[in-house]
Order: sequence, then structure tokens, then C-alpha cells
Amino acid sequence: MNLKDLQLKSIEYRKTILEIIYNGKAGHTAGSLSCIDILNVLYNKVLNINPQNFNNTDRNRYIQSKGHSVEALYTVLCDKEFFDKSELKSLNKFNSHFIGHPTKKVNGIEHNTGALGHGLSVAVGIGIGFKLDNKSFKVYTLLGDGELSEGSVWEALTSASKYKLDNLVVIIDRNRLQITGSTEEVNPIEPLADKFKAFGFSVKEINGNSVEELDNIFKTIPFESEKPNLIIANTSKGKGISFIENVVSWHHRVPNDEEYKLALEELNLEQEKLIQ
Ligand SMILES: Cc1ncc(C[n+]2csc(CCOP(=O)(O)OP(=O)(O)O)c2C)c(N)n1
Ligand SMILES: [Mg+2]
Repeated sequence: MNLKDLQLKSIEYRKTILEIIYNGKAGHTAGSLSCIDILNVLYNKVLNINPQNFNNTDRNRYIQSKGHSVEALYTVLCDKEFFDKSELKSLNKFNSHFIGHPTKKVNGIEHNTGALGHGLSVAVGIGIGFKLDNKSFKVYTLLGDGELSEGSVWEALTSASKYKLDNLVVIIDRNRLQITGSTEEVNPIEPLADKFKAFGFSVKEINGNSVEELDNIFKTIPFESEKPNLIIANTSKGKGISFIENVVSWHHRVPNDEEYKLALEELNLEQEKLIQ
């Protein structure tokens, strides 16, 4: 898949995220839009996870620690044909497996998440397992920047470093906002790169909404032998929709009829520009 195909996919994915949240009447709109380029590149270029190999243990793993952005995950898994798009119509409906956080009841989802601060520990365990079994697969995990306030994240980082997990790739969706305000207002986390380096990680920083930069960075893993990898992916929360971008209340807001229409118009315009 070339760069333009990836960029077009991101636009299609953004449309699907909005569509399912609009129809399901609940969701984490802005956080899903901020991380969708990361999931796009992971699932279309890096992971090689598909419905055919999902039940095989010999493959890479992806744990979405920022589980609330599940609409981004549903969108990409649907595109990879883990389930039919019609199933996404049941999002948030009674008895549906498609709920507001990831569960293993949905085909393609590796691990239940949503209580922030747990995914990294799970990924570290998987990374240790691969080493013990002499397997060369990698484990990728996506964390929110607000999620870094969970102390358990920092415990897991120390273990990753102790076990020299150069097969672990931690991606931070650095959109600078969490649920009630900016990360620096709510619980300051800077200087972030220095902190991760002090915890023994090899750290790189990129534009996490650029599929090109994402594609390039994943090709360079492991960054250093015997060191766990950490990518600070600088993103915009709500990326792609002007009136959602960087607005705190969109963490958990659902577009109304007018907003949904406007958002689709913006995405269609972006799509036309790319196709020309
Ligand atoms: C343990 C725990 N505490 C609180 C919450 C409620 N919560 C859901 S999302 C969120 C903010 C997360 O911010 P961030 O990690 O920056 O996510 P993003 O900006 O990518 O949406 C909070 C506090 C939760 N899901 N789990
Ligand atoms: Mg955030």
C-alpha cells in the first residue's frame, strides 16, 4: 500500500469512526480521531495480523491500552474483515459485543482494556513470553498521554527495561489533552522523552498524524539492541475535523445532525484534494 492509499484510508476510517459514534449515540470521538493514523499504519503495514492468522500464536500482537478509543480499533478491524460492517450498527445496543471499550468477544481484539494503565503490563508480559520462546515477533501497545498518570505504567516500564524488551514497541498518543483538560494542567508529565530515557527506553518522536512518518519509524525497530522502543507520536485530538480538533469537550461528545454533516463535508473535501 503506497502513501496516497494510506492517506485515503485514514480519511475513510475517520468517516467510519464518526458514522458509528453518530449512530451508536456514544463514543470517544476525539481520541479515536487522534490515533487512527497510527492504527492505519500498524494494521496495513506493520502488524500482519488478519482473520486467517489471528488464532495462530506465531504472530505479532497489538494491545490497545487506551481502550476508550475503541471506535478506531473497530473501524480498522472491520476493514481487515474481522467482521462485517453491518455488525457495527449494533454499537452500544443492548446485548451487542460492540461496546464502549475493547473486549475479546469481538473478533480481532487481543485483550480487554479500558481501565487505563493496564495494557502496558500485558504487553510487557507478552514481550517476555516471546523472548522465553525464542520468537522474533513484536508486541505493540498504544497508550494515551493522560493515561501516563497511572502509576502502573511506570512499574511496567521498569520491567520492560529489566528484561531488555527490544521486541516491545510503546506508542504514546501525545495529543496533549485528557478527559478534563490539558495533560499539563491536570497532571504534568513533561519532560516526557527524558523520563522514558531515564527508564531505559530508546525514544523517538514523530508526527503521529503523518502516515509517512509512522511508516518510516516502524521500519527502524528495534531502535537499539536490548532496549525497549518508545514512540512519542505527537497528534491532535480530534484530528481531521476543524471544530473537533483540540476541543476538550469532544473527548466524549457525539456529533449532532448538523455537526455530522459538516464533518463529512470536511472529510470529502480532503478526499477530493488527495484524489486530484
Ligand atoms: C483507571 C481509569 N481511570 C479513569 C478512566 C476514565 N477515563 C477515560 S479516558 C480518560 C482520559 C484519558 O486521557 P488520554 O490517555 O490522554 O486519552 P486520549 O486523549 O487519547 O483520549 C479518563 C480519565 C479510565 N478509563 N480508567
Ligand atoms: Mg490524550
